[in-house]
Amino acid sequence: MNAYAAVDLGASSGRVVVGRLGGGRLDLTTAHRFANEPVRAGGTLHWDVLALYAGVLEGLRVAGPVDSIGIDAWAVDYGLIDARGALLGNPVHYRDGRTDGIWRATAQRLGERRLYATTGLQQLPFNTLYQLAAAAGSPQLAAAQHLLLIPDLIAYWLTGAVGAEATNASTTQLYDVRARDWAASLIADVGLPGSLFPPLRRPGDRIGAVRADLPFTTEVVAVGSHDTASAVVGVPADGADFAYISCGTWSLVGVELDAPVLSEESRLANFTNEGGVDGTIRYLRNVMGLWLLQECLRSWGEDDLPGLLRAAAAAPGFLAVVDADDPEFLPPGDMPARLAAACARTGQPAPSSRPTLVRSIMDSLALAHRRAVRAAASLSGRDVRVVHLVGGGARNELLCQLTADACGLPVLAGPVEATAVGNVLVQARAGGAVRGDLAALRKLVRDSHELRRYEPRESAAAWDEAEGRLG
Ligand code: LFR
Repeated sequence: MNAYAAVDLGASSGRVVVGRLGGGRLDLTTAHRFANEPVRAGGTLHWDVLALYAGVLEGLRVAGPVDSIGIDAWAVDYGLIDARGALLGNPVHYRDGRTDGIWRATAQRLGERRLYATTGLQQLPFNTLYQLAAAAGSPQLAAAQHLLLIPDLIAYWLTGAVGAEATNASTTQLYDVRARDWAASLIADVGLPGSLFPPLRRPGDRIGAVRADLPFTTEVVAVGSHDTASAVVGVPADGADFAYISCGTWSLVGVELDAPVLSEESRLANFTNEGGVDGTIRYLRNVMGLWLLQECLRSWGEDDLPGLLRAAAAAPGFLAVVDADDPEFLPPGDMPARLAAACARTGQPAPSSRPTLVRSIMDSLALAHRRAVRAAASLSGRDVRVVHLVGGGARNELLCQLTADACGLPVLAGPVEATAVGNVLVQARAGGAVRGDLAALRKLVRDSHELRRYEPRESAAAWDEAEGRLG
């Protein structure tokens, strides 16, 4: 049959995509797309994980017969299940503030250098380690038998099999990046039982047949269950001298390596070493991404994004730039006000119209892309000659062009659905329908997708000047 269902859960929506392979090409169709609407209850921001699961089931029904199912989602968040397999409460959203007062103290207690040497992970306040520190002493944690990351929880509901897929486990800050295993002594020092963390599975491993009480028969196969890991598989690179930007709610900006970079410079630059498919390392930085724009649209109640982007492209550039990575932009809330305050703090005029504010966000993101691409290249020693921009952001022509300008490098944009592509290809390889290493899979992506090329325009001095405004 050579048909595979990719379940891809993102921060603002979920989808079930069917990938079909034939004649050296991959064709994707979206079977079902559904909203992901977090719910604040009792002062805590939660994921509505049962609504997501209902969307997954509906999508799999619409998808029809498939050889297998692969599941990916955002990283770090988890559900706890008890000894009988019941979910202990709704998973908490990584943008909830519960780790605010806790994460730094926890990192200092465990030792920031030791944490980096063991896990290679960047410091983000929502790393699973810090979420667990915030949950310490809760009855739920005391009753928990296993911690399941979001894709592992969905796989558990579909199959009954408990496990932890390695690319996503690598984002918890409780995973040993060199041993490629749970960091047992760190877990013990945090005061957690090792048994909370299920046995690891690798992309391509069979997870199990779907439960007999589900209305379809197929099996679930492990993919790069961290959405970014699947997206990097779907980067249509030819050769090794590329950087990638997986651009959606976040921009994940980095290079693909064989071994982690654990130097002091890398730690201070807050670069992360996440596990990739086929034992690769995703050496990258989280840039705040299109979240800045999404939250503005939400505040304004605006839904004409194409119109706004056209107006932003016509607006003057470099009116004001902000540090897109400022942690103050992380939580949900009034984004236009926070952006205006950031401009005021750096002595710049706050953009006074929606198009000029959107332009300022695009300039700021392009600047953050440039910083991260340059740092990834210099910290890893990798020669970068082209930037691949994949994910929903590849549709944003203004951002692609500004990123090429800022980086001074060509940007190749697409595929938009790189995550689903990577998810499907790893399943297809596990099933024997395609063969080869990541380079072979990427050739298939190139043969199946039209890419758009953006050449850098001469503007280095303007970008240097803008960078200087951030101090
Ligand atoms: C992107 C992503 C990032 C991760 C963030 C939070 O969807 O998975 O890689 O840092 O979401 O989980």
